[in-house]
Amino acid sequence: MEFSEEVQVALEKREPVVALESTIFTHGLPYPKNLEAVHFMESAVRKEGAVPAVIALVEGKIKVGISHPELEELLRKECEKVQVSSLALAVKKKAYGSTTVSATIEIANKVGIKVMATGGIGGVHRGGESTFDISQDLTSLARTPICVVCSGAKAILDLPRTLELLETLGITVLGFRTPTFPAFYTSGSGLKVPLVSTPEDVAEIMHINWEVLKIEKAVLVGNPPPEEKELSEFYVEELIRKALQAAEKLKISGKELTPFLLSFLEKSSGGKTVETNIALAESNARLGAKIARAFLKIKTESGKKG
Ligand code: PSU
Ligand code: MN
Repeated sequence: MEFSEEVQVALEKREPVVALESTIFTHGLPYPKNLEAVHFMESAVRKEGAVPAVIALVEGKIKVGISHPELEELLRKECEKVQVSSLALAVKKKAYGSTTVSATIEIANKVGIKVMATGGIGGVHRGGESTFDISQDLTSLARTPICVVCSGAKAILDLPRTLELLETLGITVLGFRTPTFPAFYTSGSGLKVPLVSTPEDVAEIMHINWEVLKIEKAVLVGNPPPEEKELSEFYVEELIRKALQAAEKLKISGKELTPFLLSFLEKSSGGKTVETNIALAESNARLGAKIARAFLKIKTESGKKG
């Protein structure tokens, strides 16, 4: 593992750090829009007084806070999408790779980073009840005490089943200023979740979960996409239907499925889904930084008391 100087110093000084997963950039967004997304997310974290740490693999080395030249290389050339199950393999064969939510949170947690931001987590794919295609993001969330800020699970998924499984796995799911689980491109899925109003509330729940109750599981915060970038549900559903049909026809499955569907949506919407994806990712990075700061404050105060 290798830390950027900035991340290393921040961790040593106990300053707030927000991890950013890299698969959203390499496999979720087209070049050069993905470069823009990196810039927006990192700037949003910095503006809120925290340090961003994009996690990715360079020649098999896990970089916590990858440098821009290295990241640009990853974005330009094809690299591997590395989930937690393929992490050891990727290290062994000295691969270049981006880490998904699952690999990113397990790495971040090991190095003491308590917040990660992304666009939308993976979950139960539509038809998952027969294909069993369920993202490793869920199982990693179930064993990793970290806060993940997202706009729900990606809309291409089966959201009711994803939420059911999150519940089964004992993951705390919260709606940030919303009573329903966000549906990625749209704000409301109609699926009820407990509402929280401030980053401080989230931080307190993290603290109680991990430090008081010793529950080693993620706290998942659903933050709706910015209103002005929201897409209409009807519009998105129609595009998703076509994307799923195309994937079935081309027999695309496994870890290629999510990138295929996202890229299909980008093309069929004339880039609109990408605009929304970048805007919500930026907003999640901003909220992630606020939560990281609030959590450190609670830790410092409870440390003084103890
Ligand atoms: N969020 C986005 N775009 C993405 C992803 C998340 O806005 O591309 C990535 C994340 O890395 C997530 C992965 O972990 O998609 C899920 O892939 P799968 O369904 O194959 O587990
Ligand atoms: Mn899958």
